[in-house]
Amino acid sequence: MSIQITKLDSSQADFKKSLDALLAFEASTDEAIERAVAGILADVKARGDAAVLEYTNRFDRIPNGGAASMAAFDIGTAELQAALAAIPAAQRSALETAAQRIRAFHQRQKQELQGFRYTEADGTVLGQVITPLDRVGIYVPGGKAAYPSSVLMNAIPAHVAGVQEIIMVVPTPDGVKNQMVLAAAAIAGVTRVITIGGAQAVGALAYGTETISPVDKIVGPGNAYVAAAKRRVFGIVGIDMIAGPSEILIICDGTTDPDWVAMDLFSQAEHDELAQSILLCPDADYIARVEASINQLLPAMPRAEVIRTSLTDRGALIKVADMAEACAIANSIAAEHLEISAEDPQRWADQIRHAGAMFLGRYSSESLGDYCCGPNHVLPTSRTARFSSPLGVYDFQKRSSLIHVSEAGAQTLGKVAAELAYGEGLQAHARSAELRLK
Ligand code: HSO
Ligand code: ZN
Repeated sequence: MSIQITKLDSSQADFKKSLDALLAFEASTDEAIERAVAGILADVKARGDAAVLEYTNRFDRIPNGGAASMAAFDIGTAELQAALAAIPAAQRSALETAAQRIRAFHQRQKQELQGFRYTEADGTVLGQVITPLDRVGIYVPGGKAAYPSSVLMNAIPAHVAGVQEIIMVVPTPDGVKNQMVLAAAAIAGVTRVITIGGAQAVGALAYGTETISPVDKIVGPGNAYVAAAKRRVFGIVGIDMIAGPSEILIICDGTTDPDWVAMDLFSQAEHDELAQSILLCPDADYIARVEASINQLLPAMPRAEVIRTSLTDRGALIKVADMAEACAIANSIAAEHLEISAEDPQRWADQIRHAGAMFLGRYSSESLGDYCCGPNHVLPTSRTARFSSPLGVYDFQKRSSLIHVSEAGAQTLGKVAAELAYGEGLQAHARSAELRLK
């Protein structure tokens, strides 16, 4: 059965409307989930470990009647090292290579993020100081989206930033631990792993319990309960973002092997039925060849049904007038991942302003970026690349301003401040500045 994938043409009168309909996505907020999460968070805040223990035993179906205390969920360094030793050598080596490349990329990022300081003529010094966060919580899902690569992508930038304590939480449904996730934690510099998950883990990290000190920021993807919990604790702690389903947008000039393009579309579609894969191309014949490749390659994919649903419900093959128009449309889509599969990719990349990550040239498959090129795979989705950036070292740092006014500086600035303070009716501000005037 051939796939029913949406086909659009930018020359059609209703193209803009069709494109908007295709892109429309709003994470549904479910009242029942919101209520359940509010209850769990309140309970964890009030009862600490006892509540976390109960929810974990129940929701994760911890065997043998459940754990007796929180200590059962704490994974020591020895167990992490054992996981590292237990996974196949090829897997370990791939994780280590990926980690090393991710580290190298993020170290560059850190060099870009130095503070600054400058001295004015009267001796006043002004500046900005950069400090890593003290404690960070990393949420790792335990179910179908348990990705060791995401452990590396979340923990390594925190480690490079200089975060002292990186606490990872990962649920173990039915008590089953994912060895590759634990091995990735060992490689990435995670300081403590606790096998808890769900809203109760988010609550424990945000409020702290008898055995878990509160963190300053919680990052990492999770299901609807985790997303709702992160939204609710925001303000008490920082959060990274609420990531939507994966997206790939491919601009192709029609010179790449169509099988490659089809498989790249599959690579994001296989994540989730709600994932979105779109092709923009000026060549109608080439689009037909990609469609033929899709139909030919799909049946052999183990996740064919997820891919089929994703491509049918949210995918599209779009014929555009030319490459310049493809770039303009790509800017309006602001995709999480943008592949520019063309002869002169840099020429077109120069026209792109909105994309989470750009993959230039036909050899840069998005999947390489997901695992091991080095840049982060935690990226803005659902058009948020218009205003936000990939996860990075800067998400684990903060800035403080530095002000050291000289005696001479206090004379000139004091008069300006006093004037403004009187204007605002704030006497103490004005007097505080004036007391320093000679
Ligand atoms: N493409 C996903 C990340 C990922 N891919 C993890 C494979 N594993 C983020 O959009
Ligand atoms: Zn992926």
